[in-house]
Amino acid sequence: MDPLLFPIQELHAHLNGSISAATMKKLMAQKPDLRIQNEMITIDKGKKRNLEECFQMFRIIHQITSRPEDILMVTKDVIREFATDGVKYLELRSTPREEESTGMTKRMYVEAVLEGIKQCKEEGWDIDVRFLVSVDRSRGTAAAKETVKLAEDFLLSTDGVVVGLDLSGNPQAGHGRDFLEPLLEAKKAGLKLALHLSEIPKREDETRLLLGLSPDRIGHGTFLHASESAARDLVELVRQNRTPLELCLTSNLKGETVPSRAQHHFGFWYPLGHPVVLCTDDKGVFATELSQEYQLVAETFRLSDEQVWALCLDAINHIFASSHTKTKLREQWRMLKPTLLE
Ligand code: 6MZ
Repeated sequence: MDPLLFPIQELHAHLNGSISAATMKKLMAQKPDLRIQNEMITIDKGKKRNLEECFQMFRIIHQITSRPEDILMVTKDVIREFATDGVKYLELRSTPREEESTGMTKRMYVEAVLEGIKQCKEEGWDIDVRFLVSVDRSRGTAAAKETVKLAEDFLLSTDGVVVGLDLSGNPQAGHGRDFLEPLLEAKKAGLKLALHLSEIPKREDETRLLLGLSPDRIGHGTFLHASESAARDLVELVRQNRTPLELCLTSNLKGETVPSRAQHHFGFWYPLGHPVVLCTDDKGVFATELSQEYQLVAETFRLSDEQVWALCLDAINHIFASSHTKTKLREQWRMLKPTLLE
């Protein structure tokens, strides 16, 4: 049985990092003046860039997606592509952006994403899509507060489509302490928290502060287990709380935070029985797909089909949608299992 054929869930996908080459072509045809070449926005097979260079790529991509109609198009294309890859439940995340040049406001941005989700549903795509509003740490506290307010509004008005808040952005920029207040506010309002932390080394103090918020999931956590011995409490804390880790193998390799597949921290957490969810991060920038991530992990860590199946099934426990949705998904998976594992 090919793990590719399993139904899967994507829980860590940044919208602008997930744009495929095909969609980029459409967008670039509309904006020829930008003169952007492919290698400026995607990292092909066998190539690598450091994390700093990856963040430069996002800045370029943002120039291409500067209007609400661009956001609508990329949202729809990204959802269809995940659905085609076998994803049945998707949590997209994105940073609401205002663009002076086009008059797009942060609210218009979120509305465009939500419209894309709605249209895909109306078109009958077999995928349940939810949205996490992202706070970009490089944009500072005031912007974070504004974004949290917006997320709270949409949490109340979207009937379960907006489910959480993500803290992401260049980990070199700013400090987690600057976001504690807005993150706490978001949590109190009922937004689930997915926090990028320990994505780069020597961030123990910041990680300790962010873990103090009891996040619902951790993005990457690449260097948690590699902390100095004085900071081993961080691993213990994460283990005690059983906080799920969103792991993105290709992203970490191409972004050069992990030196080889075999050294990926999946190999630390999975044998402990700690909850982990495989994700793509930025399937456009890192030229990958979720089914491919499952295959890579299965190959690298020699997982059996049964183990891959269990990994897919367990991811349902960590989604941010309601327990009703979890029950529905589990039922869907149960129905598929007997035929798929034969
Ligand atoms: C941290 C990341 C990221 O929000 O414009 N982003 N943040 N670490 C990563 N690892 C590689 N990959 C993407 O999508 C692009 C934005 O997502 C965040 C960054 O803030 C980036 O600008 P949106 O849809």
